[in-house]
Amino acid sequence: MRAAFDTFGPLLPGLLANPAHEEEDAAVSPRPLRTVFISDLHLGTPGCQALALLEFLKAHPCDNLYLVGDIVDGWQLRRRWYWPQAHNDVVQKLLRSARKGCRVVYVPGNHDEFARQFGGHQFGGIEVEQEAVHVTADGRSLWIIHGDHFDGVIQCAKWLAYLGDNLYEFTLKLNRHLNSLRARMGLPYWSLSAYLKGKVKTALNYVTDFEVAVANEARRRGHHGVVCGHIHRAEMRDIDGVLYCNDGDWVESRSALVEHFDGRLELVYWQPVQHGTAQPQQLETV
Ligand SMILES: [Mn+2]
Repeated sequence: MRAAFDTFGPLLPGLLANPAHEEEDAAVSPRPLRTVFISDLHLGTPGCQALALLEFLKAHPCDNLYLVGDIVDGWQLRRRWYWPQAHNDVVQKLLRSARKGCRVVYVPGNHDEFARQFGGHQFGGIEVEQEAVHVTADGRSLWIIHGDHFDGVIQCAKWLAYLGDNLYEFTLKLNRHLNSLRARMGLPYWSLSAYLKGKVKTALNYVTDFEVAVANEARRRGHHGVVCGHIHRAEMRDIDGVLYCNDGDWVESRSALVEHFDGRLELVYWQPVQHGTAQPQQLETV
């Protein structure tokens, strides 16, 4: 609790101040969405694209808003305090959405793990959960997690890959002996090392490992799909019958996952335009 206050305490004056953009919001009436999923905002770091995010949030009113972790970067804030007005505006926009009837669910990540201890509680109408389940309008069950817990699994896979690499050196020698033996027996050349090299390369592919590990766990838990963040790589695709969705981030890609009222899911990349009216670029739909 104490650590949480140390992180949140300095934010309180800003959180309690008068919201600056209340009237602006009322003036905008864009097409609403059933659900918006965003993650990896990294508020409290210079990399956070808070102004673009504010534009995006104003242009996408919704019934459900999932904050899929790494919303506030507690790690960076502890090292160096960085909290400009735009970051305050984002927090206030989120609180205001909750106040106006949007269901806001906050699933903390590793950079805001201080919030995990508040699982099951609310603050300012925002529900904090370690993980969540969202049922789409067309009845699909989506498991919502940040995704950092899968680092362990992937670290383990990396160790296996490392061992595999040493093993590969060994198999090069083995391969020579094996093939001289095969030649003496009149058998054609067969590359054991090439075969294993392919395996090791696959093991080193972090992104793919992450995606597959998350999708597998979602399947094991009986969900139709999973929504996560963490690796800052927006993606939506089927992995062996499970819909893997990664809503990306607001440091580089400015991406979000949205659900329309018919349950259709869409990955959007926010492209701020000079003239003040920004349009999301549609990428793909599942
Ligand atoms: Mn993360």
